[in-house]
Amino acid sequence: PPRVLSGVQPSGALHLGNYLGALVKFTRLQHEIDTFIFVADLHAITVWQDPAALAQQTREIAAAYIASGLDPDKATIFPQSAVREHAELSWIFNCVARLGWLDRMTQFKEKSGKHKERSSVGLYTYPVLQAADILIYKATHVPVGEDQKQHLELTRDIAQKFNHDFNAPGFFPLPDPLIQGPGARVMSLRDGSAKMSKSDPSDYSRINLTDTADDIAAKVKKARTDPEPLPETIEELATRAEADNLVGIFAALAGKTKAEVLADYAGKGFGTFKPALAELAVESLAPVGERMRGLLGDPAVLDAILAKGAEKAREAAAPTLAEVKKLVGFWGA
Ligand code: AQP
Repeated sequence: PPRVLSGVQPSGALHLGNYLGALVKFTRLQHEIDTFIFVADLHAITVWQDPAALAQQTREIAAAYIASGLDPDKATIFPQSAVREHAELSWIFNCVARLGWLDRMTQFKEKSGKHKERSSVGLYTYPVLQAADILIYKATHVPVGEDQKQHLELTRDIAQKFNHDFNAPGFFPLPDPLIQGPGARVMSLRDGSAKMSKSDPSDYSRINLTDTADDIAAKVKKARTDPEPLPETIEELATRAEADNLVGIFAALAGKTKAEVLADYAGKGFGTFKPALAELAVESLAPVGERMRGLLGDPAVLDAILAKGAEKAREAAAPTLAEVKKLVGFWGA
């Protein structure tokens, strides 16, 4: 049966890229398919996280999920570390995946930068844990942003090799990434060639879910652009990275295509377009930030949702791990 799985790391404030690339998609899918959405705390500690802050960061992501429309009675919402089957399957997958496959992962290269030797081993094997997150639930669909495409291909490779090596055809499904729409790749407001990201040192590069209306308006106003008015066609727009990004954000927030946005704004300058974009962004995000603050005011409610979600997730994960242990041939399995 079809099943959706995805998650976000509790490693900092969520931004518009996370919202459009991931959160809004979860909310849509929960009505159609059995949906599991976790807070990726095991992933977060691949880089240093303050132990005094991590649990609260986890609640913040859960609050962001619910504030963007995820319904805890429909979707299963849980902290990754509360379901030990993820880590256990991940070890077995470490023995299935090949070094050569991981060596090709561009996210590790980007995140480790010049300090490869000082990166954690966890940062390197991160995509293997991600494969375990997905396959422990035999998930078939994974809504993510464009940046996760390569990791999803690795998940398919691991599933295929496991099924082959342990003579279990079709045991793990080969999950499909759901990477769609103009929100799948939101770029930095300061640089149209870099993705909007939590770890960018400039807060002006991103719009955070918790930004005030004034912050949002100021960031859109300062966003880098060129001096030309907006073009008539998508092809022309594609040659102007910053303009393309702002039109893409507008389209994603308005639920339109980029062509539809151009039909309204072609020939108009950024002096007209930016205030309209700021207004739309405030209209869309302010209520999300408001609901997040409300939810965080009552941590006991969030904790109860996470505890119940973890229980449901364990019920789904445990049988898969038991079958895997049998296939691998462990004693007592
Ligand atoms: N710029 C983006 N546009 C569209 N989708 C995006 N995602 C991230 N950035 C963009 C999607 O958000 C989900 C959660 O990502 P994550 O918490 O695993 O963090 P990340 O992918 O490492 O990206 P961040 O949030 O920008 O953090 P840093 O700065 O650490 O890289 C994923 O589905 C991702 O595709």
